[in-house]
Amino acid sequence: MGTHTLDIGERPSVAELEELAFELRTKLLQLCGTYEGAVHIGGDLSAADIFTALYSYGMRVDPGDLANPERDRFVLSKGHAAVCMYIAMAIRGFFSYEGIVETYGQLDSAYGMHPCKVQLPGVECSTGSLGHGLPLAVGMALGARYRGEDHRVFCLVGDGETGEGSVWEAVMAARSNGLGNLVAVIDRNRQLMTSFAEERVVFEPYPDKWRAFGWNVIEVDGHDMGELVAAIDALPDPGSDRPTVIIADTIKGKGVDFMERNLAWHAGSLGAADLERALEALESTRGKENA
Ligand SMILES: Cc1ncc(C[n+]2csc(CCOP(=O)(O)OP(=O)(O)O)c2C)c(N)n1
Repeated sequence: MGTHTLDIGERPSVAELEELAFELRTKLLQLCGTYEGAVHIGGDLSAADIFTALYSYGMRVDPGDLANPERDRFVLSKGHAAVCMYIAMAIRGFFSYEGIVETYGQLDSAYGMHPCKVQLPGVECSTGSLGHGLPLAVGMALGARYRGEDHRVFCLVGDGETGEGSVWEAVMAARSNGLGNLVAVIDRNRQLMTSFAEERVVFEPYPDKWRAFGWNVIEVDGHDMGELVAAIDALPDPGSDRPTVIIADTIKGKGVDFMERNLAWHAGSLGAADLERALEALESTRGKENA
């Protein structure tokens, strides 16, 4: 096993990361206010702090050196949150936000509603069909082991998505293959597309299910940047033999009061008036991240 050599320089403080998450939410809303089609805004806002913690703090990836074999890999299993990933990547310096806004969702755009690895450098996996990302991440983590690479593979999964059987095959395979280099992050917003999660599927006792499969389980408030950073700092060595799941307790629509826990906002678009209302609601949360 080699050493983790990719230097990403000094990382932002928790307060700076909170500002970056605010910027991410603002840009998401602005795009949702100008794009004519629907944006998966609810599950974007629930994952905005997670994306910020991963792209601007946790993942060792250099936007100027995308082919470096030691870079951490990221798989967006809940592929419908692609636009949130694009903006988090833009904030990290992969490309410009203006470029996303210019073509988002158009035919042949690099910035599709779901991510496409052949269209956009920096995207490691094409996803969107739920239940596929974690199995792909298991294969990537296993491949890293075979090649003697020391990086991690991170995979963001929706909690509703874990109703797919393929997720649990991957969970079992990861433990069976001793993939300590694999980190799943669950956006545990307790909502599906048109219903609350527990109304349709019995997920509880959720963390215990992951423990039963032999995973290292870290539970955090997914909107508390300090807790997200601490979870990343506490990750076991990639050479260890237990995969980790960070179960991030989140709120769908987080940051915009009229979207929070509102089933009407799984996906939608904001007109000019609603954009202003949403930005005002977001502004009123500023500096109260841990309230
Ligand atoms: C295999 C598959 N079935 C259905 C869909 C349509 N779909 C898109 S998002 C979604 C809800 C997913 O819920 P969850 O994973 O909890 O995501 P979040 O609530 O965080 O957006 C569904 C059913 C899909 N993308 N793939």
